[in-house]
Amino acid sequence: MDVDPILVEDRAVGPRTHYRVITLNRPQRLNAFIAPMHHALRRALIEAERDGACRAILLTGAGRGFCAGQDLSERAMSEDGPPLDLGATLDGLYNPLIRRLRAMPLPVVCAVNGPAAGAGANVALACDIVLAARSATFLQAFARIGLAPDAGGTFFLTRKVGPARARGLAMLAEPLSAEKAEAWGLIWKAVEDDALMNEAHALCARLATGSAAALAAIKRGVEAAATNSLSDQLDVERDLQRQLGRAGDYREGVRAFLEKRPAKFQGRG
Ligand code: T3D
Repeated sequence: MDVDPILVEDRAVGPRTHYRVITLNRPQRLNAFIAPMHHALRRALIEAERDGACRAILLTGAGRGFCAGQDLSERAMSEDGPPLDLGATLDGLYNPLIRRLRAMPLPVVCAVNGPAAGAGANVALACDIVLAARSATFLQAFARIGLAPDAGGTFFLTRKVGPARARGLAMLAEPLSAEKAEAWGLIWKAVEDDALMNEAHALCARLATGSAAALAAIKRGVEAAATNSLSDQLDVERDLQRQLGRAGDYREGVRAFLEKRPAKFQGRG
C-alpha cells in the first residue's frame, strides 16, 4: 500500500486562523526526497499560500530524521549507462521548492527533529526560523558522493556562517551538531529533543496571530538585504514601511500599545 509522502494538518489558533503542519513522511528512508514527495510538498505549500486563514507553516520530518536529501536509490547507475542530468532535477524540483519557501509571504518554521543531510539540510536552511533538536545534525553530504551543495547550500552557508566555515562544512562533509549550528548562526535555536515539537508549535501559534503584513514584509526585506547595497536596502525599507504604515495592523498596533492591551491584527485580508 502506498503511504502519503507528506502529511498535512491544520492547527487552529483562533476563528478563521490556523497554521499548517507539513510532515515529510518517508521515515524508513529518513524522509529522503522522491519526485512524488516534491509534488505533494509543492501542492501543500501552494494551498497554504492560497488559504487566507493559514498564517504560518511548520515543516518537520516523521520518525528519527528530518530529511536525508535526494533518495539515492533513485540514482543508481550502471557503469556504462548514460549519465544523469542532475541539473534537470534541480531546475524542475529542488530550485522551485527553495524559491517558493523564500518568496512565500507566510513564515515557515522548520523543526529539525534528526539528521538533515544533503538537500534536506538546505531545505531546512531555506526556512525562516529553524529550531533543531539537540541530537539533530546538519550534514552537507554532497562531497561524499562526488557532488557540490545544491538547493541553496552554497548561498545559505556562505551568508550565514561565512566562506571559511562554508568551505569546511561543504568540503569535509562532516555532521554539524545542532548546538554548533546555533552558535554559528546557521539556525535560530537548538532545543532539548523532547521539547522540540512543543516549542515549534508555540512559535507557529505566536506567528499565526501576529501581523501577517509585518511578517511578510520582514521576510521580503531580509531576502532583499542578501544582495542589496545599504543604499538600495534603505529604499526597500522605505517602500515596505510606507505600505505597512497605510495598513490596518499598524493603526491597531499603535492603538493597542497606547491602550496597554494586546493588539488584534487583521489577518491576511
Ligand atoms: O539527485 C539529484 O536530483 C540532485 C540533487 C541532489 C540533492 C542531494 O540531496 S544529494 C545528497 C543525498 N543525500 C545523502 O548523500 C545523505 C545520505 N544519507 C546519509 O549519509 C545518512 O543516512 C545520514 C548521515 C543522513 C544518517 O545516517 P544514519 O546512520 O543515522 O542512518 P542510515 O542508517 O544511514 O539511514 C537509515 C536508512 O535510511 C538506511 O536504510 P536501511 O539501511 O535502514 O534500509 C539508509 O540507506 C536510508 N537512507 C538515508 N539516506 C538516504 C537513504 N536512502 C536513500 N537515499 C538517501 N539519501
